[in-house]
Amino acid sequence: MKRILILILSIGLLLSLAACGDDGKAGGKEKGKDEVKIIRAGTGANSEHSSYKGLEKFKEIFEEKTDGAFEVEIYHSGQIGDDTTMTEGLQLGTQEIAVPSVDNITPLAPEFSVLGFPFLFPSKAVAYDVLDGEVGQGLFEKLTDKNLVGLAYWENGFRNTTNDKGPIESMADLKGLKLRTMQSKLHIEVFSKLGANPTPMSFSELYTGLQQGTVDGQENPYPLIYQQKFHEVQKYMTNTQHVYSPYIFLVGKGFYDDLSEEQQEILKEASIEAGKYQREINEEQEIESLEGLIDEGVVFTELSDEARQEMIETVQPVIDKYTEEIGTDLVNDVYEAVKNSDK
Ligand code: TK8
Repeated sequence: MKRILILILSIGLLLSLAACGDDGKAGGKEKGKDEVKIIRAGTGANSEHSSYKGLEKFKEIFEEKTDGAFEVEIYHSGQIGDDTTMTEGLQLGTQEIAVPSVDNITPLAPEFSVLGFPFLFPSKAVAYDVLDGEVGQGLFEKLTDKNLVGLAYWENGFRNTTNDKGPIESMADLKGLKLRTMQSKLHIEVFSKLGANPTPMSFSELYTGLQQGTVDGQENPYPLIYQQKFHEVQKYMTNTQHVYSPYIFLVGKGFYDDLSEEQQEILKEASIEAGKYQREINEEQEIESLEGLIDEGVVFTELSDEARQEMIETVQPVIDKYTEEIGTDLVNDVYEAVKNSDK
């Protein structure tokens, strides 16, 4: 078993060295090329997105603070896999870092579903408070036996719904809509409850799925809708803001355990610092993207308070069911932290 693991790891290392040869970025460093450890970091979003910019910031900080011992290679648009595949890569040791949406790791670590409960966070400020506080950080422990280490929460953002059938003004308009969801059992049940016909699909396949009508609609934060040009194939958009999606800065445990304590600290700090930057960029991108989408002709509907209230009440039984499944104590802690946040 150990031998196989070593074999897999060495293949991974060889592959990353080979990949590095492409752009030769490891050259020019004071240390010899073979002494520089290559780390591969990926996001499913494209290179315009805040998650990619955040990884660039992370690279800058981490490489500098570790004095040239590492080179971070950044991949976007699911080049080295979608959220699910990248997370598997971290577990196997063929990839070191990924920033998947928390909801997409819930098949592996179901406790994280609580962060994707609909209408949980009333604002970003409260989300930051809870995620960066005791409860959010405590959830990272659930990853250890999955061979993963969670270091920080970044931001994907509040999600909004697009489709090409008609404006969504209330739940009635979701009826029968073929809606793509993330790989989250909870989200599938939430959208079924709301009357839609949900289908999980990889983010990388989504544009084509929308274009070919495999699905009628999808939900994502404004920057991803705009940057992925979903509005080319989706006429209508509603600010449903039904859930806040955090990204998680995730690393493989094997990689993490091989670092010195000092390097582990630098890694954690760099992930947090880059995350602050990423959240700021994301905030700007949300404003620009909404403007861009409207300018480019999306039919934009604002969800009324009554319509949102109807959705909140409708999904409550699903929340209750998952509370039982995940564990009442954990879920209560999260709700308490939301309530007690002074943000
Ligand atoms: C890729 C995914 C994406 C997520 C999704 O970055 O799958 O819809 O919102 O951001 O993590």
